[in-house]
Amino acid sequence: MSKGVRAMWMRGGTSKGGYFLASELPATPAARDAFLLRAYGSPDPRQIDGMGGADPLTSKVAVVSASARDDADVDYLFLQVFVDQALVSDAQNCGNLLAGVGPFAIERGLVKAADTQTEVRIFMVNTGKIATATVHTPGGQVTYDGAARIDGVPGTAAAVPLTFADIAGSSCGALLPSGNAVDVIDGVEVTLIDNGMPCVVLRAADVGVSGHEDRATLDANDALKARLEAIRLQAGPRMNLGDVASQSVPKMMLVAAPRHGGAISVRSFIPHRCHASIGVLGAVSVATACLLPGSPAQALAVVPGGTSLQLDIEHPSGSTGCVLTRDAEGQVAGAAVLRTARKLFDGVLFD
Ligand code: NQM
Repeated sequence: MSKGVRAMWMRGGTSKGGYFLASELPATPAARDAFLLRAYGSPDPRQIDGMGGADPLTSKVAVVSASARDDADVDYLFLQVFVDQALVSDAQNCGNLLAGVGPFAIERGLVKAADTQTEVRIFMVNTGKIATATVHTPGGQVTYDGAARIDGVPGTAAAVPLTFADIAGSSCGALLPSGNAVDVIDGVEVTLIDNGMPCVVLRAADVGVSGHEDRATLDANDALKARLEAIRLQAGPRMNLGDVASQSVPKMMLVAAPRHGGAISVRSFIPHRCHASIGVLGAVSVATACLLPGSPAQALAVVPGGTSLQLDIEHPSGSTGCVLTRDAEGQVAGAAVLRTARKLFDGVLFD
């Protein structure tokens, strides 16, 4: 056992994990990852010997440091600690944990809080893109209490609006890495898209489900999961991600017509288990797919007009509202999503 590492545990959006200052973690990636595997209790489906919550959504890490960039206040590296594999991956970003980065940076003194609210510009190391979080700081102190509600989290909390500019192709090099709005893999029409998160968007009906099932039903469907994984492994190279067998991207987004007044309904596999709701950047990528003429998502979606569009993405726990802005050519140029965060614990984590 080490002397321990200072950590803050937070709920960020609909995920949960440890927030660390980069300077306080072991210096090399190998030593850092070994520490995290021990501290989170991986590999073990129950993560009984560690802090991970036996779910990919609660086995997450935010590594934060002051930024040397002119256009950012802090750098945020997201790490996924796999639950049942001895693997820590930086191959994806996480827009949910992102919601806690601004409050954490202020609490640790990396960013000075203004009165009322503080904008924190966050360089997302995994994708090389910038997000801006607005944090409630009445009297120069972070406040987590508030009236904002997000589906997938009980109760209310202070709003943490997140805005993203220019996130297309953040991991794949292009919004549509294959150059097409529609490709066919294993006989299924798919959209290979990355507007902040690499996603394969396909009609749920094309893989034999309605797309309105609950998480447990889909997680129990082994034939569906095998079919999705076969498509995913072929999508990886086409999305410039290479062999994705041991990566958590691309995400598999099964879309269906909306049923609750939203733009579209989604069940996402991230990638081997069904998400309890939907990832932030995953939602932004699906919302963007809804605007692509001829794509599987567009055929099912109910999309408003205009240059600033609110698309509510329905998921197993409710819906996630995405606001997309379009430029003069009609291309998606920016996105915003409302999140909340909560500080749960601040202390020392031992491995
Ligand atoms: O897409 C889960 C989550 C995520 C990622 C996942 C996320 C995002 O809900 O931005 O937030 O897709 O692995 O935290």
